[in-house]
Amino acid sequence: MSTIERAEVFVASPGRNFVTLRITTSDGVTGLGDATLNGRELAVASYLRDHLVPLLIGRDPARIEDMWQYLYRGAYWRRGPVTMTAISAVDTALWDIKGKVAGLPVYQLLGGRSRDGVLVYGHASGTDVPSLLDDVARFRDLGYQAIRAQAAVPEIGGSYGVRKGAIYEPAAGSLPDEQPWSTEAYLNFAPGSLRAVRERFGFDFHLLHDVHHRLTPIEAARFGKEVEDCRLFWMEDPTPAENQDAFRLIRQHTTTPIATGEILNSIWDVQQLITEQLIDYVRTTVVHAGGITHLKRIFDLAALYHVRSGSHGATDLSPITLAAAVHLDLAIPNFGIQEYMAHADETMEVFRTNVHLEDGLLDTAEVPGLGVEYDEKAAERFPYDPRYLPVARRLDGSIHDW
Ligand code: GCO
Ligand code: MG
Repeated sequence: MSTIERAEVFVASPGRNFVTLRITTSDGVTGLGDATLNGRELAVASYLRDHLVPLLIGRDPARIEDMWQYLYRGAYWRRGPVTMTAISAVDTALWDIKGKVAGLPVYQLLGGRSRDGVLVYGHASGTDVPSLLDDVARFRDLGYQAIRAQAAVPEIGGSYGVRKGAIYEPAAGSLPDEQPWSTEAYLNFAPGSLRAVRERFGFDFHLLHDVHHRLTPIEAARFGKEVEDCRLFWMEDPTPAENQDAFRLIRQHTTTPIATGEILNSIWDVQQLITEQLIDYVRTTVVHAGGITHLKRIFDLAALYHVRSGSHGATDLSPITLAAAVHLDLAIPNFGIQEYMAHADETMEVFRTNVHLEDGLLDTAEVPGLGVEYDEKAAERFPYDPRYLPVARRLDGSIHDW
């Protein structure tokens, strides 16, 4: 029997910080897992190095489900982003190994293709409405069929999702950047910015918007109602997601579809949202929701309730997560959309992948496993660089949800 011989944890900052797990079997097969938790990277690295790696050595890499149960139930302490990200890295690496041993892409092990490609949405943003419109035009020219639109709110001089450089990267400060927030200013401005996109470009593409947990349920209900004529693909994270019951109120007032779940980590965190049909898209991801094994379980539950997938895919999720997402998205029946932000060139120097984008669809080459390689030597050139996500403060100085 092949056994797990080695498990190494790499922490590097090619373009931004990533934590990567590499498992090697006694037959010399390697598997990769993403273990990145933006702004809290070393907590997961320690969870892996200090607590999980010693448990892996000598075990059978083929027993993926058993390993998941062993690490989840065996911790006694359940759920939470640190634990679930660490379990995810192990699970993802074992699927990669299983694919390589079988000589098949992972999506084949998940039941094979359900679709020809994975619909993605790109991130258009602007410092005002005219620059947002220019950016939407750019994404349309690039062939994207779905575009998320975010613009800075003039009165507060900024907002969530507005790009500064070539790539939107919020974890920028060596201390958390403090950004101003006014719900009133946002609610006065945002619906008009989305309407301007529809007025200029029409309706032959999907339009998305991320509220980023900033509203109360009744404010979100008003927002959703007000943008109904924009026919959004979704409004994302209208309200902080840990209160599942809060979504009922939004739901009662608007037909604007709702997406949430990027910060949630387990099937229990989304159970009520799904079974009570309080959302339309579940945004849990491979890296933060327990790996391919657990995310598939969430999506299977969602399929029973007309909830479709819409996995988180910002640049703080490594190319390993993106590849794993593409394999899962290709296979599941209730795929909705996949978030996609191209990674920085430095990131792609370290992670070599087989994922490609064409006509707004992602696909992977027919290679065994997940099709990602980690260049350890290249990674050495990019040492860990601690960064924090921003925080938001209301105009009276009190903390708001960022
Ligand atoms: C998104 C997200 C991200 C997160 C980031 C946090 O919809 O892409 O909201 O931009 O804020 O991934 O690390
Ligand atoms: Mg989001």
